[in-house]
Parts: sequence; C-alpha cells; structure tokens
Amino acid sequence: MKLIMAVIQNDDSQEVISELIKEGYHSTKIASTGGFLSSGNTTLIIGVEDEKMDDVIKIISEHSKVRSQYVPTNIYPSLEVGGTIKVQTGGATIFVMNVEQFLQI
Ligand code: 2BA
Repeated sequence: MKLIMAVIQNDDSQEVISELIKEGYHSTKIASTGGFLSSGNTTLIIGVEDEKMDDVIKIISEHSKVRSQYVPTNIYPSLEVGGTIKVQTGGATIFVMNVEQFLQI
C-alpha cells in the first residue's frame, strides 16, 4: 500500500476531491500553508493499493492547474529593490510513501 501526499492549490481542491470520490478513492483534506508564499494551500492524504497509485496521480494531475502569482521581491532577503516577481505554482507537488501498516480499529 502507498500513502500519497499531494500539495495542491485551494482553488483546485474541491474538483480533485470530487473526482477522487467519483472513482472510489478515499482522501483526507488538510489545510496547509506554503513555506515560500506563506499563503494557504491544500494537502490531500490518500491511502491506496500499489496498483491504484498511478490512477490517483493521474486524477490529481488532470485537475490541478498551473497558475502564476506575483510576490514582493522583499521575500528574498538578498534583494533590496522593491517590486514584484512572477512565481509559478502547481499543478501539484506529490510525495509517495510506502505504508507499513494500515489499521482501522
Ligand atoms: P510554497 O512554498 O508557498 O511555494 C509556492 C511556489 O513558489 C512554488 O510552487 C515554487 O514555484 C515557488 N518557490 C518555492 N520556494 C521557492 C524558492 N526558494 N525560490 C523561488 N521560488 C520558490 P510549487 O513548487 O508548485 O510548490 C507548491 C507548494 O507545494 C509549496 O508552496 C509548498 O507548500 C509545497 N512544496 C513544494 N515543494 C515542497 C517540498 N520539497 N517539501 C514540502 N512541500 C513542498
């Protein structure tokens, strides 16, 4: 069994979760905050059988959009000039881990 942790953008979360439900996958939604932008994103935790992992990743990637965002340059301590820089976020940042045990008691 695998544990998939997917960091996605808040705007995509409902669509991704709905698609996962439609295909019979369980997920847990966690409100998270990106370390760089310090803005809210969503982390989904999904436990799946090994053979279903690719299908889940496909669903997440198909419903997570790439977006651009402007952030103040003062986010970089080394840059003193004012203004903004363009940062691209998403579709999704995905971690896959092996699950040693899965218990529902
Ligand atoms: P944030 O940390 O808020 O990062 C948002 C976006 O800012 C990133 O998009 C990336 O394009 C940019 N970014 C992040 N750190 C940067 C840096 N030091 N210099 C320049 N640009 C930087 P994504 O790569 O798509 O990441 C989206 C979110 O996924 C991240 O939000 C964070 O919450 C999570 N994430 C990404 N990589 C991670 C990792 N290795 N471990 C844990 N979480 C991660």
